[in-house]
Amino acid sequence: MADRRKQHVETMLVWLSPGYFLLVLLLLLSCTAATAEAATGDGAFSAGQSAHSVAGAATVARNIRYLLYDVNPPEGFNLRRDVFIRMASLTKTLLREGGGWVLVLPPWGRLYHWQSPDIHQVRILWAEFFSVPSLDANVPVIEYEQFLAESGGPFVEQVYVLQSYAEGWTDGKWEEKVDERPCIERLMYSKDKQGYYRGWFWGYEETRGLNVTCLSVQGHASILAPVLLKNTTARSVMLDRAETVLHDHYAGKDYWDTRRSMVFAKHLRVVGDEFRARYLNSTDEKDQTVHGEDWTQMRVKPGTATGGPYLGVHLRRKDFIWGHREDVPSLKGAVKKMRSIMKKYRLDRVFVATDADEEELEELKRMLPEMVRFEPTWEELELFKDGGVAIIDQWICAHARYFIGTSVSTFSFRIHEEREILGFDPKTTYNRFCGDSETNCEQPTHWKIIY
Ligand SMILES: Nc1nc2c(ncn2[C@@H]2O[C@H](COP(=O)(O)OP(=O)(O)OP(=O)(O)O)[C@@H](O)[C@H]2O)c(=O)[nH]1
Ligand SMILES: *[C@@H]1O[C@H](CO)[C@@H](O)[C@H](O)[C@H]1NC(C)=O
Ligand SMILES: *[C@@H]1O[C@H](CO)[C@@H](O)[C@H](O)[C@H]1NC(C)=O
Ligand SMILES: *[C@@H]1O[C@H](CO)[C@@H](O)[C@H](O)[C@H]1NC(C)=O
Repeated sequence: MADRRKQHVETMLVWLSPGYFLLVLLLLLSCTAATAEAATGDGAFSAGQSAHSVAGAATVARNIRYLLYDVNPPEGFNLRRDVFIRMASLTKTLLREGGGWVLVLPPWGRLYHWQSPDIHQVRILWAEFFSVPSLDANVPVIEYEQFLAESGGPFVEQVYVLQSYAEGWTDGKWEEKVDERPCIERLMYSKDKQGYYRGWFWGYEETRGLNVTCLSVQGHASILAPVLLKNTTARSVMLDRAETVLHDHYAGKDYWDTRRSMVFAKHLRVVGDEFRARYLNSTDEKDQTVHGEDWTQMRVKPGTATGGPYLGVHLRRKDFIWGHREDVPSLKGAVKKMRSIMKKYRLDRVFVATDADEEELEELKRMLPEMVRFEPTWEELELFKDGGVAIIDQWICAHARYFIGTSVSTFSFRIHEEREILGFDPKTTYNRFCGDSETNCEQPTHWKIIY
């Protein structure tokens, strides 16, 4: 058994880069040394581990390189969705310019806003929230678990921590650039006894980095392509703090292709649809929102969708009101606005998605008793998690006859996009609440889909 393993490892070596060579050599030594242990199945590099290496050999032969990434911990779910679009765009550039790249989907977890107690919210795979085959139809993606299985184990060969330039913009002039630089902030990775870098790695404690360096970068995502193609031969490259780079082309065709591919997971859509039918008298047939599963075939003329007979509302509270922002309304102001829209569009139902605390919710219910909300049972919450519940809220808002959201909330922005994809008249979508004493209440920008 040990011999067979050795043979596999040796075949692999032919394809490996120098850094990885060392690692595999170590692996080989451990394997040989741990043969007896492996037989019992609990050695450090046990049988399971080497099965991964074997699967990896085929991958290595196909010359696949893996792009991984992570985002600044405090960022929320909806900004992370936006960062995915930037990384997908970079992956497309890499594919155009240099061989087989796969984007590894960063597991979800430990998000600041996901505060439901007693449920396990870490190492969540993308399939829990999105249709992975739909994502894959836009750019090759795999889940992290798949990466572990096919890349040879929990190792990331090169981690680049993205940061801005210590000196800021020089001469006040914007210029796109990227340079290897000393780390500005305290590095969130530390070396272990074996010389591997340990870090958060999406909650996968066993994952190790072989090399961590900082890159100062200023510019759009694809500015990193030459670095990944020419400055490193690592097979797995992780970009940490990926939000540092900008969109290649915000709201361009590539942006929309990726955005359209981010189809919510079917089980969440189904729950949202059942809720619409039961409480809001809303079905796709009646609302003109019947669509197939394949997003690449979907192209709807704006204004075609009518939506269900209800007003959809996203009322962002919590940190949005703690700062006493002048563009966020009081509850009273919000209710007044909702009533006026309901009257104007002759809607007698209102669906409210909100992160308001219990106290505010009580107040809201007092002022707006007819309000409908999606309130998961504990079992549903455990099943869908905070991220899934947020998606169900967004899905229901996306199907309303008229929608109004909260100023500069990425949660609201994602609903705008969803409605744009479904083919709503922009007048029914790009609306936001105004602050009670806001004088110049600019409404959200309409971003048209480029097909
Ligand atoms: N279920 C639900 N959750 C919400 C709602 N509004 C906010 N949240 C929660 O609060 C989080 C914060 O909003 P996000 O938009 O994801 O975070 P962000 O990227 O910082 O975006 P904004 O702060 O809204 O600009 C969401 O991810 C949800 O977990 C809501 O209407 N319904
Ligand atoms: C990449 O390599 C080129 C050529 O050797 C070098 O000029 C450049 O500084 C390198 N860039 C980074 C980010 O390391
Ligand atoms: C780590 O990566 C950087 C950037 O690619 C490189 O300059 C450096 O030599 C690497 N260090 C080791 C020990 O491989
Ligand atoms: C549901 O909507 C239909 C029109 O689409 C209407 O005829 C029917 O009365 C509505 N039902 C309820 C319970 O409001």
